[in-house]
Formats: sequence, structure tokens, C-alpha cells
Amino acid sequence: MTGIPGLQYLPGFLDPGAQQALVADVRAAVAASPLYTPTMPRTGRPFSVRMTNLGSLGWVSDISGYRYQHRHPVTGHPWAPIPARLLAIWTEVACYDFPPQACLVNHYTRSARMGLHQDKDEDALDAPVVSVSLGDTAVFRIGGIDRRDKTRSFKLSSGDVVVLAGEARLRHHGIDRIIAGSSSLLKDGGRINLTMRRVTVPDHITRNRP
Ligand code: MD3
Ligand code: FE
Repeated sequence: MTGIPGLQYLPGFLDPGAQQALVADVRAAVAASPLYTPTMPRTGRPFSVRMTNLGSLGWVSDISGYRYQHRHPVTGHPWAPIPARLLAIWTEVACYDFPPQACLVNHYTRSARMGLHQDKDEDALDAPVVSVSLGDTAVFRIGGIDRRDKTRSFKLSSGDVVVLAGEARLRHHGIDRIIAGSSSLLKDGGRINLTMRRVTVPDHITRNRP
């Protein structure tokens, strides 16, 4: 479908009404778990993307490293819950029997970007990652498992959903740039990406049972 096994690209999965409703849910959740500026491990350099999380676990980065934790690093409170409308998208597209535990909320202004990286801080690497794009279009780049593998890029527009499973799960990827003014969904422009993930291996899954 995309020529990349395990990558399912669902353009226009959410209609404009569903996108508006999701933005309202996310704004309410972010009021309780505010966006903050993470910093890079070792250097402490700030990210250009602001982040927060929803769900029982949230992905954080600071000078000591990357990890999942139960509390917001600034407020010290547990993360706000993942909105039902977002959980319903996971149920519809993930083909996975357990719910996501983390929803990373990435906020991009017109100059924000995300360098090429792998998502590998989760124990449940058998679970897919489900991404929902809202607002301005992004130029997304995806490569291979090896950082030097060739990459290709495509645009992620508001309402697009991407499911990353199997072979695609550990590919390098990043956001090269945001196309400012390409969507009127968010009143101040910019882009929000919501990434749902399973972090821990569900208890009752026993591997290699004879
Ligand atoms: C390909 N976010 O939060 S979402 C991230 O648009 C992240 O904010 C980007 O990469 C964003 O980690 C890209 C699409 C995506 C998410 C996970 C992937 C693509 C992926 C995992 C493996 C391969
Ligand atoms: Fe990623």
C-alpha cells in the first residue's frame, strides 16, 4: 500500500467534524497536563517540539535520558486520561487486543522539526504505534532499521492516521518541516500529532508456550 511492509497509511481517516471534536478533547486534556519543552539527554538542549502525554504512562526526555513515567515532569500529577474518541481509533485500526497506555502529544509550531530517530523505549514492540495528525501538513521522512538506510518522505495532513506495525515499527523516522498555513483546524496554526503506544507487555501473553 505504501511499499513499506507494516506501514499502513490511512489518508483522510478522520473527517473535519471528527478532527474538530478530537481537537476539543485534546485541548481539555492538555489544560490538565500542559505542554512543556523537553530537553535532550546529555546536552540538555531544548526540543523544538513541545510535548505532553495522556494515559497511564508518558514518554519523557531530559538531561538524564528517555523513559516512560506515570507523572507529568512539571506538574507532578498523573497524566490526564486518553480521550474515548482517541481510544476508539486505536480499537478500529490497531488489530491489537490490549489498549494503549501512552498517548504522546507533540505540538509543532511552523519552525519545529523532529530529527530522524527510532521509537524503541517500549517493551511491547509487538504492539503497533498509531499516529493521528491534526492541523498543518508535515513532511514526514521514513528510513530503515539502520540509520544509513535510504529514506523516503511523504506528507501527513490533518485527519491522516498511520499505523506502524511489524517490520515498520523499528524504522527510523522524523519530521523535516511543517507547511505553515496549510490547515485552518487549529486557531493559532501549527500541528498536533497524537501517537498512541502500548509500553508494557500485557501480563497474560506468555511467549513460546509449547
Ligand atoms: C514510523 N512523531 O513521537 S508520527 C514520535 O509526527 C514521532 O510527531 C512524529 O515520531 C510526529 O516518536 C511521527 C508517525 C510515526 C510514529 C511512530 C513511528 C511514524 C513511525 C514508529 C516507527 C516508524
Ligand atoms: Fe517517533
